[in-house]
Amino acid sequence: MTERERADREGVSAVEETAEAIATMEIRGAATIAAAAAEALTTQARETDADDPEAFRRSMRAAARRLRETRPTAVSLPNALRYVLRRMEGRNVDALRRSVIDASGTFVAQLDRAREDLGRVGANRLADGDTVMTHCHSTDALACIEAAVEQGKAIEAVVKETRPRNQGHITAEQLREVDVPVTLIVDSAARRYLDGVDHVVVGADSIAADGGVINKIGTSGLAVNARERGVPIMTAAQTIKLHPETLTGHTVAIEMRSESEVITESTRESIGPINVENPAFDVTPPRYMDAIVTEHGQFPPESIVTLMRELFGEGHGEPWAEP
Ligand code: RI2
Repeated sequence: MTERERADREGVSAVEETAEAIATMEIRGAATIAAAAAEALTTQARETDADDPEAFRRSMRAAARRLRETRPTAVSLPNALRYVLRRMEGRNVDALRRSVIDASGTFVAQLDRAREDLGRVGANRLADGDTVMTHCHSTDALACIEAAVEQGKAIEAVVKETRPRNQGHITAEQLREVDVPVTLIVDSAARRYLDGVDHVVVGADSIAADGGVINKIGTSGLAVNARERGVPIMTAAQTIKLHPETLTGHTVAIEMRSESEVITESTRESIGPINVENPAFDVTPPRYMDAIVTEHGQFPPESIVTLMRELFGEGHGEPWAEP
């Protein structure tokens, strides 16, 4: 068995369940994926039977590699893994284990705080009596609406169902929990309803250095329509959604998911030979987005690069790779 194979075997057992749940989208949403990945590293740190520091490190790197490969677009996932692995330090296994558990705990607590902080910023963009339109389900976007409600503003929502997985249903349910009146529409009805909407609020899976917003498929069309109708649109995205590799010219991979999410096998057979494609995300160019709302305040998309440099510098790296 090679070093790499041994490391992979040691590493995957404790995290396999989380990795599977992320890949099948039982666990989904950029921030939720990041928290689950950090927590899986904690589980791995607690459960690994590695008995020397190098074996422990190998096992953590293997766990991170397994988690990393589950979904390619949401940068919060590698950002979470980097955050924890970079803080893994100690001369013995106990100290290493403690450092991983501490870093993971800090990371998850920061996620919650960032969501609350950005929620208050986003809420300031909404006025009493506003109707908002949502796309997909984003905890960061919901935080803005929930904070506006907490501020005493009356908010109504037009919720796009968001084919093919209908995450709009989760948004509708969570908005009802805070008593926001909801109108659910099919995606293709969005433009028709924009004239009655005051603000579009979406989340993000990744934000590129040029201010491009990578979010659930359909966001870019919605943004173009919103601009044409004169409706402001904001992206609510805490800074773990900033994609550090785009600072050095890399592009963001767009996940292609199974065609079974789009069409059943029997319907497909009855149609005849066709191609089916299912991209999960698209890119909204910065000129169609009014603001990116983060826990550090709101930014015009074109200037997000300054925050990205401040937080990540030029460095990203792959601490899960075997040295
Ligand atoms: P939060 C989701 O992706 C949506 O695209 C959503 O806008 C984004 O994650 C951000 O979610 P998917 O996992 O982090 O449903 O704001 O494919 O919860």
